Amino acid sequence: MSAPTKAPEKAEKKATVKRAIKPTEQAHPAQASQPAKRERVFSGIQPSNIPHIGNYLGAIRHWVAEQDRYDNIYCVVDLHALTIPQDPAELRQNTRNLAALLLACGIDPKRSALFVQSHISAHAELAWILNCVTPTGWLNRMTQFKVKAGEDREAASTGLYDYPVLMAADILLYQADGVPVGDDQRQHVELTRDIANTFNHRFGETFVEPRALIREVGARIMALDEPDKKMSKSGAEPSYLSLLDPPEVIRKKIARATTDSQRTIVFDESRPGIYNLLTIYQMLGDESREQVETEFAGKGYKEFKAALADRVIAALEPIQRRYAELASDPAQLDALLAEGAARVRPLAEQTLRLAKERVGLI
Ligand code: AQP
Repeated sequence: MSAPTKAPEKAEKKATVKRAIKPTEQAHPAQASQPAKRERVFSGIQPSNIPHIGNYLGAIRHWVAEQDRYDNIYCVVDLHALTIPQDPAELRQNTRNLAALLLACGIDPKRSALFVQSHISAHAELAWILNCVTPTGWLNRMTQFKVKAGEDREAASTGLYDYPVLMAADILLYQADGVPVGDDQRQHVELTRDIANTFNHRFGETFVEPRALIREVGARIMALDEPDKKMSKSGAEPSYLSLLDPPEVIRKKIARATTDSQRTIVFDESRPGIYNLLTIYQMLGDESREQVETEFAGKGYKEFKAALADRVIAALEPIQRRYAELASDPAQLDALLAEGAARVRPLAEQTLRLAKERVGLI
């Protein structure tokens, strides 16, 4: 969405708003001994299924790589997952599995607070207050709702419609400066800025206006079978590469991935299938486009797809190994998630208190 209320330049200026709550006032133990200047990042991921290579390349990998740069807060957003029907037992399992997988990918609980959204009730409470300052016209423009609700919009849950306001609450509660996400979340982060800006204007400076941190490469990995659509956890099985897919499944999915009838293996955006596969290959190898194109000059799709499968399997093998260890100890996982929530709860509660006070709740 282009910002509903103001020009982007103006939005950028407002991003310099000082923290309503200074970082040093609510530093969690991991920050306490560090200089107070670090920017804070918040991001979440839904336990709607096992994450895919798009979630990894567009978001998780950057969260892991930048842990020393930021004050990091990462959240398994289970309340968001409820916006579409979930089997309760599966949701419970997916929530723990996702936490284990984030740790297996390299989220380090010493450097990042990792917790489950529903363990901090301030998320839902602040969402209600923000609902009351968010015009429905803004939500009507959200493309993700249109895509996820599909044809029968009347049947979609109110939660799915209101998802972006809950996401705004997630981010604003922690006074986050940045929100590292994939490209599909850009519109929601812009909406978050607009909500923060509106609230701050109406009630006085309360929230930091966050900016989206989106990479140029890999921010929108496309479905393997329909490369004009985003790869999605809730898509059909052959459309995504799950981080837990075994090697033979990875080989099969990549071998069947849609390409085209041309022969060259080059980064050509007008050929979405091969462009997408090359992007995955390039990102997992940290090479330049030129290097990748040279490697496959004169070679065919079969050879390229075999090399891509080898690279994906090699990248996922250590993650899958660590995941198996972590997932086998749910009690330890639960303890770790409880600790993550305990670390950030004071900050969430402080922000919620301030927002309640500002709007006149006694
Ligand atoms: N295809 C993608 N390419 C790059 N980044 C992506 N992300 C999602 N899909 C891609 C980023 O992954 C993070 C976590 O996503 P999410 O769990 O919050 O849900 P989502 O954005 O709705 O992703 P999915 O995979 O499509 O999940 P479902 O199907 O459950 O809705 C976010 O930073 C997102 O941008």
